[in-house]
Amino acid sequence: MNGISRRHFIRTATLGAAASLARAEAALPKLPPLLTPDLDFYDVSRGTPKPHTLTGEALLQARLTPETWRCEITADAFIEDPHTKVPATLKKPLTLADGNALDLPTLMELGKKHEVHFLKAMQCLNIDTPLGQGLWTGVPLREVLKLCGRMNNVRRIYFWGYHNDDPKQVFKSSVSYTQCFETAPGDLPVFLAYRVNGAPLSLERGGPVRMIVPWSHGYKSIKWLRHIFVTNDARNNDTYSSGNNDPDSFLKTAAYVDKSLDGQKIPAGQPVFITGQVISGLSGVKHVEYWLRRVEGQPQPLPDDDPALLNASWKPCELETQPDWASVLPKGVNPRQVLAFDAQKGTPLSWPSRYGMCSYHAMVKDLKPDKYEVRARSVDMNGYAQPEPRPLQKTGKNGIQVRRFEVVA
Ligand SMILES: Nc1nc2c(c(=O)[nH]1)N[C@H]1C(S)=C(S)[C@@H](COP(=O)(O)O)O[C@H]1N2
Ligand SMILES: [Mo]
Repeated sequence: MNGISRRHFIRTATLGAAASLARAEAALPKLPPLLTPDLDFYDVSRGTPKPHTLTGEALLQARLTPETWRCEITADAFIEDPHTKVPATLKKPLTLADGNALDLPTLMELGKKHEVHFLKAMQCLNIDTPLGQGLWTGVPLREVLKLCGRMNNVRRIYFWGYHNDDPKQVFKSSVSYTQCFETAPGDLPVFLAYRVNGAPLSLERGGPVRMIVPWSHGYKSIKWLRHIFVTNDARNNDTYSSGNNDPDSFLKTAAYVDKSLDGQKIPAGQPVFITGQVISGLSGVKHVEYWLRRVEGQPQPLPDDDPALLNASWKPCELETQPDWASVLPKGVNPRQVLAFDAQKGTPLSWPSRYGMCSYHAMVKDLKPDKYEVRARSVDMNGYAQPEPRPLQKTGKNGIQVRRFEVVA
């Protein structure tokens, strides 16, 4: 293609895209913002009272203000044959008693050299709706642990947050030593986050400091962080492991369908919009597809492996187009520096970005007056359709969702 015709081609292509975009935008329902405002996240917090409802003196006592925040780092002295034969040790534990517990200025100082940014969807292993997506900023856990000098016989690293000084309310999670210290090229470190979307974390989001485990469901991302604990006990004893959950589950690739379509009566002749959000889990997203059918009589639930569903005629949905990242990301965050973004182009290496999410939509026209149900599912990079290849829901809620509506004359 010579210069002139190439320019012409690009120009017409752009105009065409802009025109069709304008048409779609006229009718497409408003999609949620890519960055969920801090206080708009769906909140999943244990504790009575919930730590983020503390005020005044109680808040200071809990060390949940920027000035009072402290995090202790200690080693597990306990041994239990045959699981542990020698205890874990840290050359220099950081404790309140010794007056050297980690404070916010020290963490921010580490940030000057080691700061990372990551766009992560927060999703509970036990809830079938994404909680929100943030651009999280902080310091890798390994850099923080280096403050403690040499460590020996450490196989797991636990962390927990403020929990009303009541051992029964503790919420703790862990990663293995290797997951903490070593990050493969293109992979993601565990980090202590002190900002979300460019601003200090709110108390509700787990501020002043929260752990972020990029690849995991929300239960690993401990809020109101106050203790890091290294141990030689390799068994996973996360709080979530007691709930029959897989305590090392990765985020699942899954499409979630907006609930707003449920129960709607849509006038015939108007297009029907199917919208929702898709999370890019461990196996990535190839595409999202929907299946719409007329409902005869009383609608019945359909198991995820029902032949009617497996053999249905699924149709493609469209993923939301990528934004201009420089204008969407918080001021001071260069898209080229965001983990899982291309360091030259400043755009995500995949779309939606790894362990992130975006909206999808489909438009259906000319439906005759009747009752309908619609389902959507993701197909991952290995070609598995949701909820495969990991259909056990205690490893993450990725069941196929259904919404029911009516088209009326
Ligand atoms: N300290 C503490 N951290 C916590 C929790 C908690 O109850 N206490 N809940 C966890 C769970 S189960 C989830 S899903 C996420 C929810 O994060 P969000 O409230 O910011 O959406 O926080 C995690 N971190
Ligand atoms: Mo959760």
